[in-house]
Amino acid sequence: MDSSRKPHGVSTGIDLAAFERDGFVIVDDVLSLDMLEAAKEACEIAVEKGRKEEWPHRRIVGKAFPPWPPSGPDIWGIQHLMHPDLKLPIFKQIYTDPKLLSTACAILSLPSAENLQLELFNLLINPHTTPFSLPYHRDTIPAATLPEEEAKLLTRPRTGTQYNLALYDDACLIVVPGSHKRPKTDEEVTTLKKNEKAPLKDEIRVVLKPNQAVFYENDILHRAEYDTKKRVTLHGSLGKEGQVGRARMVLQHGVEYLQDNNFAEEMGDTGKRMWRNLIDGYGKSIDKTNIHDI
Ligand SMILES: O=C(O)CCC(=O)C(=O)O
Repeated sequence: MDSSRKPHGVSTGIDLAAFERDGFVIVDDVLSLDMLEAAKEACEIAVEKGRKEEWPHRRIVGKAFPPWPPSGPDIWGIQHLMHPDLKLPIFKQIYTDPKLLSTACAILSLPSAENLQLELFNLLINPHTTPFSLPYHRDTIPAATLPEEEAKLLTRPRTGTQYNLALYDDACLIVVPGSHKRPKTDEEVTTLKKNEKAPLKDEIRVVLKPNQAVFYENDILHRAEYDTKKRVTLHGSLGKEGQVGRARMVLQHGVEYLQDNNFAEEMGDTGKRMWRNLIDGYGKSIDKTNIHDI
């Protein structure tokens, strides 16, 4: 039987109370050792293709958020690992790893991985020669949002989760624990107005050892610093099935490959179900003409 159909049969050992309180939680020993080695090998190929410009979907140094320009001084990420043109189908297997799925189910209070929606799978890497950093941000709430609106948006029900899974040591991500539940303080607003990359009170660096993952709320206040020290960290997101808005967000930017009927062919039953959930969610979206406006 496909083990990821039984997420609670895999021990995630996550501290859900800590996740709720802090907005993040670290999971140990995510992949089997064989899979960890296979992931490193596949990432090496993907990184080489990205650095040689043989793979066009890349995060370009100098720009924090999508869309990224076709080229630039250096790169800090490889996008769309499950794209068939990358020819590394093992990423579909890694994306549906039972421990990753069961952790997502625990965070999203879902009974089974078949209630998840397949989303995006990318790779965060060190720039080769050009150190880079991201400003403080929340992924879905613009920096200029006024505190009252920010507070309201932060009470929206959780519809998905995301993680960084480190294949080598990684200490790039910086978060303010607990900031996923409250608007920015006056002090934070003042500090970030002067310098959006300035350290904030109580911020911590998330230190990951190889094969540890951090699952985190995408609206926690976070920033990141990238020097040229080796970083190879998988970055995935997973949604709850039936999240039409998330399905539209996932499928809106040049990800037609996900809509291909053959996309889930090499995946197990769970992966197929998760893909179907994404496509069904998108299909329920009434207005396809304005998807870029949401
Ligand atoms: O590099 C990281 O760990 C964080 C990346 C990030 O914040 C983002 O993609 O929005």
